[in-house]
Amino acid sequence: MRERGMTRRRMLGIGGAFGLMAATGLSTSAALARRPSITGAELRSAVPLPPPFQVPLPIPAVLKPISTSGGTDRYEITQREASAEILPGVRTPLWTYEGTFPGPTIESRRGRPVTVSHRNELPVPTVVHLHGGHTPAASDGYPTDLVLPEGRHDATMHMGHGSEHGMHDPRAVVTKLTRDYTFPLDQRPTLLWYHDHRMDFTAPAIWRGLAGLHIVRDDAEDDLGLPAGPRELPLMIADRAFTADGSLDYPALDPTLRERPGVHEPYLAGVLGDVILVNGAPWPVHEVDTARYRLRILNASNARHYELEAVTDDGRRLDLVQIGTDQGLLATPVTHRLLPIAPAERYDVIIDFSGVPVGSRVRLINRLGAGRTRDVMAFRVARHATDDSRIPRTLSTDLPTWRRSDAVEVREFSFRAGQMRGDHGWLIGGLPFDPARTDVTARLGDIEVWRLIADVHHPIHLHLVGFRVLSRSGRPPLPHDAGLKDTVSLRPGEAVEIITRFDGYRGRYLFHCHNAEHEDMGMMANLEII
Ligand SMILES: [Cu+2]
Repeated sequence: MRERGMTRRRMLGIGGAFGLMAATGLSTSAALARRPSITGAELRSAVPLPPPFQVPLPIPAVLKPISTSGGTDRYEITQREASAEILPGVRTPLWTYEGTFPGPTIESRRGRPVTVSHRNELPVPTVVHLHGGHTPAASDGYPTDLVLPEGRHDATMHMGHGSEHGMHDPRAVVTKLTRDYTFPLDQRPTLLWYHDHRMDFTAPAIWRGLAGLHIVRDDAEDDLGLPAGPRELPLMIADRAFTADGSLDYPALDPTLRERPGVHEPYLAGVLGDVILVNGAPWPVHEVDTARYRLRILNASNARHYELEAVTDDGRRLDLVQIGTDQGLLATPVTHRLLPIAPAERYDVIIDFSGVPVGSRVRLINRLGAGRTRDVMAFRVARHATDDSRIPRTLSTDLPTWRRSDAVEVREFSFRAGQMRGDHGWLIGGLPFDPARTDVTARLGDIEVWRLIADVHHPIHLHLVGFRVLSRSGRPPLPHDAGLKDTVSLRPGEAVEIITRFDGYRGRYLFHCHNAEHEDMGMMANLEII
């Protein structure tokens, strides 16, 4: 066992193509021939880690609106430092929304606008992005639309690396201390998540705790009869590592996260932790009935991919029946035995515990993990219960049916390692992100096909719109590509085609890699909707 762990760690250390090239002098194509199974390097915690499946699964509190009058739900969130007992007996300082990690969950109805007033009491500027939200540009959390903290009202001081290199953004809308974000939520019901999106520092800010869930519902979905109430579980999966004093470990070049962005080698391809948290708890356990449960899974990890499998202690594998994805319900359920999930992706899955004996356990494991990172969480089947839930054969009938022939534009983008300002970077089409450069201009209402080509793993996310996956390296999409996506997982060497329609709002948006370290090291581009 020990030897196997060592081998795995060596592989992790040279996981990215850049790492491979640096370590071996191989060309990108030679590196690709190795097809790294993981992109990133793993930190090792310096505190004793708890045994798995002891800590109860926390469910993030649902935030109460401060007002529901005038047809809008109004919320207030304070971003502040707090500490939490993530590992039993250990205090961990965090950056939080409302004092908790994950932040509080916001529950919304489709088409009912929500305004969230964020107050920044952290020591750095922040930006809030609602991932998957169909949001006007002014509230979409563009990375230079900073909310400055108290006493630090010079925006250019807080642009970090970017401003030093002349990357001033004249279009930035900077506010002091607070900002109201308005979300119309005129979109398909689904699990969204909000997180920090500050220029150059998104990865460490999410790592420190700036992430929360936002669920959108509607009557049609409520009427399907899916498992609900205590049998609907949001699961935010994220890996972290801990230093000897209980703090979150992160290899930031500037631990104050104020001036110099980026991470130390060998973490340039992504930062992985050796502790798997679900809803902020390490390898938790949850008691369930002999019934169907709806698991609303988000991979909120910076760089770690998972391949989830549900197994009983006697080795039986339970089906994961996928009913939804990033942008809501599928047309019809898709049954998986293994479910891959890349950073920022969401999968809505039904698992049926009715055939599992009371008193036994079902583990959710990650087939891509090794040693402790192979475990994710467990369910203890605690009691017999009746179940009147169902999984309809038809889940939705409103998915877009864009055809290739509808596209007025076909674009191609490569996502590759390269040089940025004399340092290692991650590039789109050979270029690192520049807020002042418009990379794509698309007309409102136009349908386009994009071909995305990867060197190593890159989960690619488009703001504003959902898309459908057309093909993977010339072959049909994979079973888990079904439905309407907003993040697609490119695997090493792969070319993925997507199709979308740029609907809803004009303005400046982004597309980027959601490996958060790649994103901070250049792998973003501007998408201007005109
Ligand atoms: Cu990437």
